[in-house]
Amino acid sequence: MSIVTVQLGQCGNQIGFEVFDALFIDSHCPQRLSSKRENEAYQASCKERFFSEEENGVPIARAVLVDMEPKVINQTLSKAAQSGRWKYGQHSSFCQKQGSGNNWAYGYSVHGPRHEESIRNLIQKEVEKCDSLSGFFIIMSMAGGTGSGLGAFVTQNLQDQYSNSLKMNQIIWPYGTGEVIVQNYNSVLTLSHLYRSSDALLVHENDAVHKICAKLMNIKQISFSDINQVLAHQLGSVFQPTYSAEGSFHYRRNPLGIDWQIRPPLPGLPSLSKMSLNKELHFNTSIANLLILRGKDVHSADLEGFKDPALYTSWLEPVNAFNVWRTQRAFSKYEKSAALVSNSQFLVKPLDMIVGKAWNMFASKAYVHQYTKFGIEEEDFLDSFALLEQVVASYCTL
Ligand SMILES: Nc1nc2c(ncn2[C@@H]2O[C@H](COP(=O)(O)OP(=O)(O)OP(=O)(O)O)[C@@H](O)[C@H]2O)c(=O)[nH]1
Ligand SMILES: [Mg+2]
Repeated sequence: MSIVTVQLGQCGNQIGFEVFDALFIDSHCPQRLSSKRENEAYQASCKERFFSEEENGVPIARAVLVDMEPKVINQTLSKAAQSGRWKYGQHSSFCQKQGSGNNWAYGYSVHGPRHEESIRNLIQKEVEKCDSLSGFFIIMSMAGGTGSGLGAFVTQNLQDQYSNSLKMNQIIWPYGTGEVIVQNYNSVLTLSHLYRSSDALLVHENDAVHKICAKLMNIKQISFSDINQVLAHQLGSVFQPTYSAEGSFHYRRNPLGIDWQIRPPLPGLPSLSKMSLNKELHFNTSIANLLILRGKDVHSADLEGFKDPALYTSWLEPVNAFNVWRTQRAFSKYEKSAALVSNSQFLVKPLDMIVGKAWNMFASKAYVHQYTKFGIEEEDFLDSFALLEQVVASYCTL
């Protein structure tokens, strides 16, 4: 089973590179705990999933690169080529010399329809190279213009065209202090559109990863490259195959194997504004958690703390709400590692904050004309606010 990755905008392309590099390096990292045969099987599984046929002995990433400015794409292509480990395909990228100036509407309503066919053809070529397609992995920021606007458009297109394939979006939550003045508008529009067309949103917050680099890794001058490497290792350890008792490496059909569906709020629920003020979240209730343990001691780890029914909603039986995947095959250079993928109330506060800030700007009509000018109407904003308020309300009442 193979995955086609679509990397969009500066953020999506820079992270995409690090993810492929982390996957490649990991799969070529021989492990003491695994036999030669196991190492080879692991490498072959990773390759089938993320890389296509070799060109002069160099594997080609199953990826499509999209941006509207050539700089980042060119850097990304050449970094991969210079690594000598793997590279992107010769005709895998699409770019124009016209950015979107951080304007989501421009990415979604102008670049999207204008370049729909070219991007669709590139993706289709990658799909045709797969013997069996497991799904799409779409990487982008949620606050920029090109990656987020165009990314939302492309995800919608994939939903129309490949409705049976899994579409998982990796989205980067902007720094709270923010570099982009309209980042809250862009974020609200991205999330509400992806909510309708994507099967799973995998979220990383830049602030949280920044903290990992500063406090745990002691990096003094933190760059995007540092942040992206942390992200890539987290994603890599989740995406690599697991070793089954029958002695072969395999992937779960749904790579994240957990229930992503959020039920709508109960009828008669109080409106968000009243609720978010009244209800302090004291406890992080989860819908489901997936723990991935790799390397040494995976079978002796004490997991009782994750199994407490009080952690979960009543929708799923505790045995279904908590999943654990274990493999003795360590990830990359780490002796052991643990990754937690959690669908929980964790993002309620940051989401409520972004929606609130965007709403305040919208109420004073700030910058709205920049969006209406390109076809995103006030109604579209209102629909997006309403949808996300419903999501916040649903999570608040887990
Ligand atoms: N983690 C991480 N975040 C990034 C990176 N590059 C940009 N960002 C974040 O992404 C957001 C800006 O989006 P970009 O990806 O730069 O925008 P774009 O998609 O190129 O679109 P334009 O606005 O049209 O340039 C901000 O929240 C940045 O903090 C990166 O390499 N890694
Ligand atoms: Mg850009």
